[in-house]
Amino acid sequence: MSLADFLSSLQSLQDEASEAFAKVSSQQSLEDARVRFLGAKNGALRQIQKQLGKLDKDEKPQAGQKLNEVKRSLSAGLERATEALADAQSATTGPPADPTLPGEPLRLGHIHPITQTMDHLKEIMGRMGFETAEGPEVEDPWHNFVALNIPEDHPARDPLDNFYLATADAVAGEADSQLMRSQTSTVQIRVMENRQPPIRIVSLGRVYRPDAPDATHFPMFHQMEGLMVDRQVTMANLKTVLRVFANNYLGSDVQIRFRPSFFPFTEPSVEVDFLWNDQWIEFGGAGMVDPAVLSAVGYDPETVSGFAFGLGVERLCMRRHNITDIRDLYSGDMRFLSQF
Ligand code: FA5
Repeated sequence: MSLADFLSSLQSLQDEASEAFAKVSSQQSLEDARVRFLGAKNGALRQIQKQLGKLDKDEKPQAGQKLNEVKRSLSAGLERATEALADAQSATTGPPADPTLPGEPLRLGHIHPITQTMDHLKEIMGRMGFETAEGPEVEDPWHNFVALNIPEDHPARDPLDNFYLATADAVAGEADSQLMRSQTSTVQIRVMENRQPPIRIVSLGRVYRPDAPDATHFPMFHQMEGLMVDRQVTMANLKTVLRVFANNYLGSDVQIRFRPSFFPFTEPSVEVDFLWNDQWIEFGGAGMVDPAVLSAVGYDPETVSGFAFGLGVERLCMRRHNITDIRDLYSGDMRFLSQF
């Protein structure tokens, strides 16, 4: 190889390399260019350097000088390409993350206040020996009315007062129609149909009524049903259980009263009220299970007696947490819900 060839191959290497470094657009292309031109073993510069020994002795100083010059130029080109790539990357991804900065707080969801209330109520009643029972939300008229002593012509069965389902050929209100249950008292029947006394259960869940929403009413709400059937269960047992429950859930200073009332499935019946901001607010109904109901499920009313109650879960939750409008519970407004 002549000196002229040696110098010209160095020159074309330098041109080629500076073009390649200018085109670098990724870590991979940067690394490829480095290996191709400056690789210690097989890089292009290294290949030319190997030819140095073949030149005449007096040609070597000039050749060596050019070799060093090109080497420096290539190294500088690589450095510039590395910096340019880092600049381009930080322009798109922003400055590198600072691991010493405090983390972003995670926003965790949590349990809806009504579900929290129901868990709490189950826990209080559980301590008094009441186990939890479940029933379906879609019911038949037998469980929602007939077995509860609510006869065919009773206004409570009116299609305008219930959510009947539009099923194929059933007429709303007739025996084969279905409805969204309007009370959890349905579960009393389902439990008694399947078990023998002694019974001590609570059942909590959704009920549905076409009530116009206002501060204390909503078309879908929750009730806690209670049922105790055994030998010699009396009204005194009912009043004690409800008082102990109210004292546990609402505080020992809560005032409650029992007001004579009427339900087809209890006799005698009472309405249960508590005092809230100097006003008596109704939070449920209760009474001694009517003998006709005990007979409907095959019990002997001469040997067993029972009490039942049905309380509005929303009203209990509202009283405890000082919520003044039931609609807040179902608005989905996170500013409200996140307080619980
Ligand atoms: C009943 O539903 C009876 N099943 C209760 C019962 C059970 C009596 C066992 C005797 C024996 P009532 O319709 O009064 O009763 O409803 C009970 C409670 O549900 C009310 O006191 C109230 O707290 C609540 N409630 C009724 N309608 C609504 C509504 N639209 N929105 C929110 N809560 C309601």
